[in-house]
Formats: sequence, C-alpha cells, structure tokens
Amino acid sequence: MSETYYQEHDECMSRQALEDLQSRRLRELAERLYHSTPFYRQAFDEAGIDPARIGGLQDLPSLPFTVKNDLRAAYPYKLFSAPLDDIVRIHASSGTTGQISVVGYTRDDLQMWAQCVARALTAAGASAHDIIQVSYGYGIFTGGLGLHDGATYLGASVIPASGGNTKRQIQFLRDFGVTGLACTPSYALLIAETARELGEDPAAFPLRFGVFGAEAWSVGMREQLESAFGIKAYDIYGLSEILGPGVAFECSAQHGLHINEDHFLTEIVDPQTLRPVPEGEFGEIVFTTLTKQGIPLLRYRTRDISRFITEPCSCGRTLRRLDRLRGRSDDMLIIRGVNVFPSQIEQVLTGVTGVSSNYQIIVSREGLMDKVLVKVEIEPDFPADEIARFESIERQVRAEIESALAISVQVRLVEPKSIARSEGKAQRLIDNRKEN
Ligand code: DLL
Repeated sequence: MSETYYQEHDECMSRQALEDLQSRRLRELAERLYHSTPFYRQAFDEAGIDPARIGGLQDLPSLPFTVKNDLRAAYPYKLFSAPLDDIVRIHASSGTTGQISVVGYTRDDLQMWAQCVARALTAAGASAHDIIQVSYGYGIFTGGLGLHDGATYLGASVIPASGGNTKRQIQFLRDFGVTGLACTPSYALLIAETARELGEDPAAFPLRFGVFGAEAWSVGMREQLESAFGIKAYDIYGLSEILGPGVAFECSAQHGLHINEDHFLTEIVDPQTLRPVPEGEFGEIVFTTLTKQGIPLLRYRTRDISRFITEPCSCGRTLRRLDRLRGRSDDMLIIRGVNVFPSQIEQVLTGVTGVSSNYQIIVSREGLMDKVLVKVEIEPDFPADEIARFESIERQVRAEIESALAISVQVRLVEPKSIARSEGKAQRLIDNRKEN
C-alpha cells in the first residue's frame, strides 16, 4: 500500500481527457437521474429534454438547476436515486433555519468520498505515517466522519477527538505525537488560545499541518494559525449536499483549492442571470455530481461565492482551482452599494496590532442600506492601563476597513473573551436585517 494517495492519472489529466471523461459521466448521470428520480424526470420533461440526446458538456447549460429548497421539499428521501437498501450512511446539512437537507451515501459513495479526502490530505503533505486528530464534530455533520474516513483510507493513525473538551484536545496534541489537525479554523484558534492560557506554547506541539475548513476564513487567519502552531495551514472545502469535506482542497502552493473535477463538474454563474460569469470573475459555485449514486445532484446552486483560478498550478495538478471562498451569498453585506463579505473584514482585522481575530459583525438594515457594527476583542495581553488607546485603535480599525473595502462601519473594541467561542463553525455574522 502506498504511503500517500496521489492519483496522478486522475489529478493531472489533460483538459481534453478530463472533459471527455466528464462528458461521458454527465450522459450516464442524466440517464440515471431520469430513470431513478421522479423529481428529475419531471424537471427534464418540463424542460423538454430527452436525456438520451445529451451529448456532453456542451449540453450542460440547457439542463435544469437544483436549489436548496428542492432538497428541503424532498425531505427526507425523495431525492435519493438509490434504493434505501443500498444506502449505508445518512448525513444532513447543518441548516441554520431549522429545515435540514438529508443526504445518503452508498458503499461506493463512501469510498469515493474517502478517496477525495485522502487526495486532500496528501496534497497537504500527509502520509500513512501521520497521526491525525480529527476535531470536527462527529455525527450528522459531515466534517468529523468525512475527515475520519479519508485519513483512515490514507492509512494515517486517526484520533477521533470530535469537537469540544478543549483541554483534552490539547492533551492529545501534546502527548499523542499528533502531526495533523483537522477542525474549523476558528476552533483551531480557540485551541491555541486555551493552550496559552494553560501556560503551554502551541508551537511546541509536534504538529506539522492543519486541514481547516467548513467556514470562510481569511489569509490573515491562516498566518495567525501557522505562526501560533508553527504549522502549514491548508484550506479544505465542501458541502454536505454535494459530498461533505473534500470537494476541493489546497495543495503545497497554498493558492486556491483544486476541485476533484473528475467527480464534481463545476460552473461559476451570475446568481441573477444564471449564465456563466466571464472566466476568472466571482460568482456562485454550481456543482454537478458526476459519480455519486445515493443522491446525485444536477447543477446544484451552492450560494457560495468564488472564482476560478485559471493559471496552471506549480504542484503539477491540472484539476482547476477555486479561489479561497469569499463566503455565502446570504452573508454578503451591501453597504452603500459596495458588496462585502465578513471574511474580507476579518482579513483587515488580522492585520491590526492590538486586536485579536475574535470578532463579530452585527448587521441591521436602515431603509435599503445595511448598517454594520464590527465588534472585535482586544488582545488578551493588552495593557490594562492603556485603555485610553482604545479609541485610537477603534479609529484605526475603522480607517483600515474604509481604505481596504471602501465601506464605512462602526467599530467597537470589547474585552478579551467577551465574544462567544465556537467548537465548530463560528457565528461571525449576527444578521438582524430580516427583522426589519
Ligand atoms: O461544512 C463540510 C466541510 C466539513 C467542509 C469540514 C470542510 C471541512 P456543511 O455543513 O454542509 O458542510 O456546510 C457547507 O460551509 O456551502 C460553505 O458555505 C461553507 N464552507 C465549507 N468549507 C469552506 C471553506 C461542511 N473551506 C458550507 N471555506 C459551504 C469557506 C466553507 N466556506
């Protein structure tokens, strides 16, 4: 058994070979969906599309989209394409609105998922020799078990720590020789902060790399995590509707996330017109699952915003890259006509001395305008007798946000530890807009 999981044949294909493969898989998918899933049969019939006549990628723009509400309306199993007898695992999306989307995996799906994650771990420099602590939540959320199965597939020694009990996490990191940590970036930051409070230096742990995702995070946050633990921090992206973690991943170049394009056909569209954006521009990511059996989806609108990076990658993989995710379109703020994502505000905060990266953005709406208050904690070692500097730092943060993003916000510095920490996905945005 090889010590890494680098599938050169699949990860370094020529564009032509990849597109041929995608075309073939798209044709098979359309046939399969038509004959196995009443939802898609109806969608094809209504659009007047005969799946047998789909030639390949050139026909993709004529195929119907799938949206989150379709999944919710199909609750729990109506969008499954495989019989329940063939489903061996069920997960659900971490919906914040109370309505959840349910997804099912066949045995083959689980294997493909583990391979996608094993590719991601390999790209982060992991091998069968690593000890990987999985501190994403285990359960109905896909983070824990997704990373777990991928790390197991790779042959690493896996510590299924799950989220929470941060002191015990630190004990494992210190005593078990852990070389790789997988969790949300905000939880990694909390682990580092808690270690310091306990008088430990997180950089002294044997950790070498982190595989962080499940929420938007900035390059500034990456720098903080890398220096706190003395590691390389890699981004991993995915969503339960499509797979879970492992749809796309960063490599040693740390510049964009390679999409597992042999399994996930990817488009970037203008959310208004639903047409592809010009090459390299930001838009909504749309995925078609080419190989999934449990719940394959056609042109699923993720509401996540990114763009393609088109230059070749120095790592040699030809799988196209997504730029670091900006965030979800639902979280986008419009401030005097300027579109801003919380992750862009985070990027500015991480560059200001004296403030920490624990922050919260509180948005309200006045008329058609979003009004934004940025609450950010001061550094824990900020000298107590320098409270007078608060105002000048607030002014500085406001000025830096204004100059970097061309928006004006209110800024309030708050005491260390006054903003709630998260052991999973951080809640950075408090959105009071819908109440108005
Ligand atoms: O968060 C899957 C996952 C687990 C990915 C662990 C990476 C690591 P959901 O709970 O369905 O699945 O949430 C999916 O989280 O649509 C994005 O908005 C956001 N997201 C996930 N990864 C990233 C990332 C998992 N690397 C939603 N950067 C997605 C930015 C991310 N946002």
